[in-house]
Amino acid sequence: MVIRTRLSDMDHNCEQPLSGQLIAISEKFKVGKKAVFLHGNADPDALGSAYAIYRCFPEVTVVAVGGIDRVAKVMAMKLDLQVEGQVNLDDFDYLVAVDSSSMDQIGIDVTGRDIVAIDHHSPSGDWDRGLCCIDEARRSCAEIVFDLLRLSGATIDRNIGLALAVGMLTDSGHFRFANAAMLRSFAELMEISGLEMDEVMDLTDLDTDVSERISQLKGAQRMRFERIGDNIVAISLGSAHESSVCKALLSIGADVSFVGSQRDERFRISSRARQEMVRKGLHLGILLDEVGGETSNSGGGHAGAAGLTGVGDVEAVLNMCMKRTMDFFRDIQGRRPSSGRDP
Ligand SMILES: [Mn+2]
Repeated sequence: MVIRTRLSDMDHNCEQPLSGQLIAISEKFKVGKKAVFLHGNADPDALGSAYAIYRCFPEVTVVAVGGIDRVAKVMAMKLDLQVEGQVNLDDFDYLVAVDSSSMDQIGIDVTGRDIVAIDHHSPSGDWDRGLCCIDEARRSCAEIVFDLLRLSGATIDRNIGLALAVGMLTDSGHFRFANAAMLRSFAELMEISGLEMDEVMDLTDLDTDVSERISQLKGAQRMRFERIGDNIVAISLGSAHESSVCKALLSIGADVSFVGSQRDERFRISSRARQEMVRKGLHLGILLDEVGGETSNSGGGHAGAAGLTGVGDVEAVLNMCMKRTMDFFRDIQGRRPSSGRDP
């Protein structure tokens, strides 16, 4: 196979074989001053990809015109990476966009400039005239950058491994939406960089700030639960972050959770259910709408996440929610084949 590395006269490079594109990008990155752009409110996949490029190639500046998100900020601090908010484009020989499908996403107009793009979203056409590697089959940009580093023979140390691994983990919803190719890349990355799984997890678990964590702990402290068969419903009181407390209660074992807060006459309730409960027929939006109807308040939402606000005693309303959920548990118990009845 002939790999074309002279790119200035190539249109629609994206249609070239992807490994050829990566070899060409690897060659190009070895020289010249470059600015690597992240999308607005950049996530760990964008930041991790840019960090790996910054560490493995010379003269790289990382730029996020539209800022970076909470986890990415923690990553940048841990990795000691300086991220610029603005740069003068004329200071660079060429530009790079990672994890971004358009100029709109990186927040600058690069029309007529030499730009290299590495991405895994569906292409917008903005990068068509430059050198690019766009692979929609990948779950994360970090996987493509990992391939790029291997092709270029770069040494992948622990920090580079961490940056790319966090990108893969978060973009796949902690592997919920991973595919076999990503898991293979992730395993190889761990092996090559000497990374441990808990290091990656620790970095992404920082997603909640201290006030939210205190709300979750207080919610757990004040929690009451009931069990019917194998199913558990939990209720609790709080004053902030109700939906986050609901999620925390699910993560410590509840199947369905309701968390309420009282402010003078008014109350607010959030609820969450495990997906398994939804599959069995629970609809929290309908449940809270019915409770709302009974108490002259208004509730509603999705099957697995819903809310209710209004006037009244929050504890009384929480008890109603609990009772209705227990009725639902009894109902699905009755439907079990083991009970001798038809499902
Ligand atoms: Mn991504």
